Amino acid sequence: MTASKQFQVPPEIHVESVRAFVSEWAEITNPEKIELVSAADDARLLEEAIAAGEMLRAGKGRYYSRSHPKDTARTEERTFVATADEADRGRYNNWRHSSEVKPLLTSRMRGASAGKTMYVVPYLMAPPGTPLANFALGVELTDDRNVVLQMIRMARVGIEHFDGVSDQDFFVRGVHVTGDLTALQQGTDADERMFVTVADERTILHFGSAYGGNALLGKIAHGLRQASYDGYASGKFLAEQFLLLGIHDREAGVTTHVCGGFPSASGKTNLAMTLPPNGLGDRYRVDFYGDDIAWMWVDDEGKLRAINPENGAFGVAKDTNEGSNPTAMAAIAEGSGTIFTNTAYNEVTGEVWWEGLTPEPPADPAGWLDWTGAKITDRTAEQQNEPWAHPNSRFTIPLERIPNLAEDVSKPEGVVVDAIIFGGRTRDREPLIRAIDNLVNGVYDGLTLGAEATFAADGLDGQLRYDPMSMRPFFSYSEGRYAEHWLKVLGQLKEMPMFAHVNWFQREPETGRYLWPGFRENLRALNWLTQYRDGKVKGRKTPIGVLPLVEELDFTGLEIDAADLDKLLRVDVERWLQETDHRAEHLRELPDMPREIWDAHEALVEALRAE
Ligand code: GTP
Ligand code: SPV
Ligand code: MN
Repeated sequence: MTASKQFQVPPEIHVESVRAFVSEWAEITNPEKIELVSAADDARLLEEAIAAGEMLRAGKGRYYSRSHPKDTARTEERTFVATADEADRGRYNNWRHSSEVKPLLTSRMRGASAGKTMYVVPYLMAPPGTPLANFALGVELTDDRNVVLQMIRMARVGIEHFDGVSDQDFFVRGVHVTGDLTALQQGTDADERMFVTVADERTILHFGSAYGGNALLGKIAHGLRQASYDGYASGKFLAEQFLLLGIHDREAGVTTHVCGGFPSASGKTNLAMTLPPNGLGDRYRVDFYGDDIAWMWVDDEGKLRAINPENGAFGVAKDTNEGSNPTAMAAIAEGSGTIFTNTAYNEVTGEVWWEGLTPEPPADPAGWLDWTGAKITDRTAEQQNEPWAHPNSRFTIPLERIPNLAEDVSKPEGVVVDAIIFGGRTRDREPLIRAIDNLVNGVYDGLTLGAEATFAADGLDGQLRYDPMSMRPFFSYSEGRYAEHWLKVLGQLKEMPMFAHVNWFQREPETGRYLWPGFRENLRALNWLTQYRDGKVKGRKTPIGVLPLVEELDFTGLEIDAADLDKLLRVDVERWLQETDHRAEHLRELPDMPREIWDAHEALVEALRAE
């Protein structure tokens, strides 16, 4: 190998440790050339991607790409966290010893970028200048141009981000190699894909996919898995799959900041983009800070602060429309630079479509291709009912396109968190909202969060499973020590945020109809929480927390069926007792669970029995 000639590390890479990292991996993956990229390269890379047929135009200033049909979501069974210490093994993190998996990745990646470009993507997963900025620095090496284009939208990309930090060696080293997607035997026993975060070495090695959560290493692998580990190892912060929003009350002149965990595809993006409901728009405004990840720490005054480390949004397309999410519709409009992935696409007009954009698919199927690229007009009778778009089709947009983006979204000191909410997709039992006013009960509630499985991860739709703190796919160390870390960090607070559990997804058992209209109406429940926190309403104390009285909820501009409302605010003690049995089983499976969490659980069981 003529290493020195072939692997010319671009001279613009002025950071010595980055040069060493690039050349080490170029020797292994054997690309044809190496290219440093920054956000300023976006337009050129788009043109190149279009010329190469990797990307199609979707109207003016919008783009479309189709994934390999076997590469449409994260794959949790093929995702691992590796360290040198078995004590990091958790129930969900698929722990492996780093000495076992690193050689496996190196051998899969060896020579696997032959003929391709290795893009060097330096990035910062934080607003510049935050106290956590040093944990936010990373470099992703990738051999996929589409991944670069998405990273430019999702993170702050450019080598200049290295200049602002104190320790230029302390960056996350990410290597993404796509591999031959037609030959990886996805889903079989011989599946070659592997997505590994070597957390104690701050190294991410992902092989065998070009899908968002698998390939945009800044987002899930660094922003959640690595950062969660770093937060614990340093004792300094929490990194969670949380949205972050502000509710501005014009009458009172205050903004309440809410963050919260909802499992994948359970409504974080939608809530962060909410417009106030009918009748409340003059008084309230929702400010978008983040829709997927929050990093939180305790400031010098003992307040909990949060930032969104991301610079863009990777949203679920399904059911996004002018009624459900007008904010997203404006964000993805013509000229926005949006990249659509795996929606349906019209090869003549450049339009995109997905289930739920309109009640019916476009009436004239001419020119329309489904997400696999097959012509709709070629469909057989039995194919007629298959979706046009993949259920996990997505749009990628920079934050600056989001109309309700908070003005202070990038301020380095973040915002003070007033409330932490948890919410899953739960058909029954879980009321619309219940306030929880102490730390241990709040953490216990987060740890027992449950949801129905989603399309974002390969798996069964509709099946109920626990998803502690909405971090199940992203844990990097033992769940019990994670709980301890939460109690320790928040235990330092002089001002505790209010906790709450919400559920927008209760259904009528017979018909499956949602009992709660959801979407923008959700603000009514959050406003009640603010009022409860401020002592303006008292609610009703129950074993599972404080529930609103009907008359405490503001229904200005909304007609809601009294019987539905009754169901939405009911505590079904029998069902809850059943649930506590499942919870006990669930908690027993999580290693090292602190005694306080068990105490909270037992107190709940007692209180329910006493009803
Ligand atoms: P990830 O990006 O996978 O982490 O998902 P997310 O939590 O951001 O979920 P998102 O907001 O994209 O919503 C997922 C799906 O839930 C979309 O199809 C939404 O239309 C739907 N959804 C969101 N909010 C509501 C709601 O209040 N009620 C109902 N019925 N559906 C909702
Ligand atoms: C999620 O699945 O929770 C996401 C998108 O936010 S991705 O991880 O890319 O699938
Ligand atoms: Mn997510």
